[in-house]
Amino acid sequence: MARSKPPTAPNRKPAPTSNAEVGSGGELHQRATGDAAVLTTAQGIPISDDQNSLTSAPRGPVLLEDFVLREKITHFDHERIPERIVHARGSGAHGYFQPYPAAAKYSCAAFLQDPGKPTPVFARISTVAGGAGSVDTPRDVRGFSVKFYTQHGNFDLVGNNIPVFFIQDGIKFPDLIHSVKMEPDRAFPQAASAHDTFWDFISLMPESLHTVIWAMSDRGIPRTLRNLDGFGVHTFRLIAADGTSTFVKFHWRPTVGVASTTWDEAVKLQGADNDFHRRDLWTAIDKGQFPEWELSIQAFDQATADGLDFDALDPTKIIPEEIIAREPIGKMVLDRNPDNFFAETEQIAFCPANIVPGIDFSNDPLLQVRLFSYLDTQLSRLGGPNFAELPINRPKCPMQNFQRDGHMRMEVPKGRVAYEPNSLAPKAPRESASGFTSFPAPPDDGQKGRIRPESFADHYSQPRLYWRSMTEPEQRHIVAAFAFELAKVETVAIRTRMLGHLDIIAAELGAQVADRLGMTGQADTITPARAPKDLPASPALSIIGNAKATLVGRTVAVLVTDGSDGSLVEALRAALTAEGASLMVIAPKVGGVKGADGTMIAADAALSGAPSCLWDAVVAAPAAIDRAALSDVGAACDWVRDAFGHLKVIGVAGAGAALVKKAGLDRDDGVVDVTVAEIVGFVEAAKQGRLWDREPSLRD
Ligand code: HDE
Repeated sequence: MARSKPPTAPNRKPAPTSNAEVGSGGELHQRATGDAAVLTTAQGIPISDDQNSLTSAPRGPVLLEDFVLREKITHFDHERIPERIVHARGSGAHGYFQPYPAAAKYSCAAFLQDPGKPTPVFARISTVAGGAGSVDTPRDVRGFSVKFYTQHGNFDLVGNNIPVFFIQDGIKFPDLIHSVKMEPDRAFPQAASAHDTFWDFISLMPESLHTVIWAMSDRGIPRTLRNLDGFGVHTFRLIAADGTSTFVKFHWRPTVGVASTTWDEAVKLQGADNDFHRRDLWTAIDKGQFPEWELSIQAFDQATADGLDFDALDPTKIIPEEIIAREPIGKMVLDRNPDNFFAETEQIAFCPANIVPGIDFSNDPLLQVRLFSYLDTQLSRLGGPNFAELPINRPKCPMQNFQRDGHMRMEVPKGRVAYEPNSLAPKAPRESASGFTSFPAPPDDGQKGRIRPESFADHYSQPRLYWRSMTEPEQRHIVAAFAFELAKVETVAIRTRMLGHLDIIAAELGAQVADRLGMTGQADTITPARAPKDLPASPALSIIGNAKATLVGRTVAVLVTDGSDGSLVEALRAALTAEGASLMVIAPKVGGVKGADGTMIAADAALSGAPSCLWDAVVAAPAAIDRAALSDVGAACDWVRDAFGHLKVIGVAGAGAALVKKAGLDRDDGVVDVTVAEIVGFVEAAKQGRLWDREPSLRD
């Protein structure tokens, strides 16, 4: 811990200064003077020289006595803790949750009572399959975890961006994860489901098909972490003040809307910026564009649950919003970046078993297994039972009990009493009538055994419902994703088995994927345990069908060269800022360009490091497209070609139209002329998002 003043005599002699010739860099280092903090060891001992080890003579050897060196190296050697087994790669932020008045009707949870009283939260959004250093934009489910620091303890809503899960029983979780992670002999592929073991498992587990079709849809490739939904997945209970229990499904909806990348864009983003999602979340919060989600519930009682076509306890099923509408009960705003990634985002320990009075579990068998797994995981991940004392995990209400000792205990409890009941410590904590009580749900009838309920047996109706609820471009993407993934599967028998399942979900889905694989007629014949029903489509499930026309939180990039129109750049910036969007200026060199009127136009990034996949829409405004102006004409052509290929709106000014032509593109409605006097046409077009009509002319 650094401190502002050394505790010992400040007139301590500085260590003999290192000499610059031997590479110590001594002349570049500053000693603590004035307000600067003094560097110390972990024991608080001030350090006089952090550049040179202690040696018995200038050319060595190094002395064991050098406690400064040994402590520094030892601490470094132990910097890593085990990464999460799943969801290892995540990004997080602080914020608050504010309930709406509607919430209190269903739950007596203290944090849901008063709209005027926000509750602090920390949210972590993650990929599932890859390691902590893996890419941000693989095709994958995203975790969506929120820790609410309520006045009655921590409530963790540990969900995903897809409302269903691959398996119905937690006993299959290790198998699922082993199948999707890197194959154990070769340790690849990292962060990718497109390999034999994953599809082998999936093709033998029809209960996974519903989640798989969601993952193969645009939901698997979100544009940013600010543009995705969150779902509690399981059915939970809310408990009202009078003890009434209501079943609920939790939904988080981003107020800027859900948006996805195209697959080609997701792949290119991995090269352009490995940290694209993490950087985007950080930058948005840093700029004051605070991401916001509305929390809603689908509330239902036992009689409604009994009337559904499927079992409300089956985590592979959704309840369509057309059957039970969503009711908004609050909103979450993320408004503060972590101070330290490791201490907060890495050390946060979520656990679905962390619930507060007013909320309770359902009997969903998957949820029940999760209630065990997370605490167990944290014990080894965080090294012992005292992780709840870490600042990020500590409740922000009193935490007092008789637990004691263990690795890394931080509390220093006083007194001789560490048990209950006791009479020796009258002020010691006692149980309270307002404490958590479980809802007295009557037990289900039936016999003990390892039995999958009959009501969980239909694995195809809801994947079919999902497929039918998609717009035409979204169906195209699902076909393309299945074809891409299965083309990476080397074992033909796995592909033919999967084609058999796809045929059952929807004949046209199976046929199109088979066609794209060049395997028409090779699907296995699979007889489902339960024949699928034709459930009504749920238009609420479509991203494209419900897309908002907005630029809020989006980023537009303008490409300029020497001689470009600086007033156009400023006019664009003003128009975009008014829409809640940002402008990035891209130039051949990061030092900027000299505008047409001789004044400098500052650049935010150089073209070589700012491919168009990073931006939501682009404006090509070079003054010329020769090598003298652009230095890398090829990169500029790729810039507009990728923007076009990723179905983005392209504004053109100056030699922009010529650049589009040089890139070999046929102009369409999404290529818009931009001038200082006429920016609105570009802004309106860009608000619409991607041009899905362009896609069929580019890809099948
Ligand atoms: Fe998890 N899950 N999970 N999971 N899960 C973990 O806990 C597990 C499941 C989810 O940002 C682990 O602290 C089992 C469903 C998220 O830190 C681990 C089963 C859903 C996160 C674990 C499931 C999730 C995790 C790994 C089947 C969506 C990241 C490290 C019974 C509703 C939380 C850790 C964060 C993390 C176990 C199923 C979401 C191993 C056994 C269903 C978002 O304990």
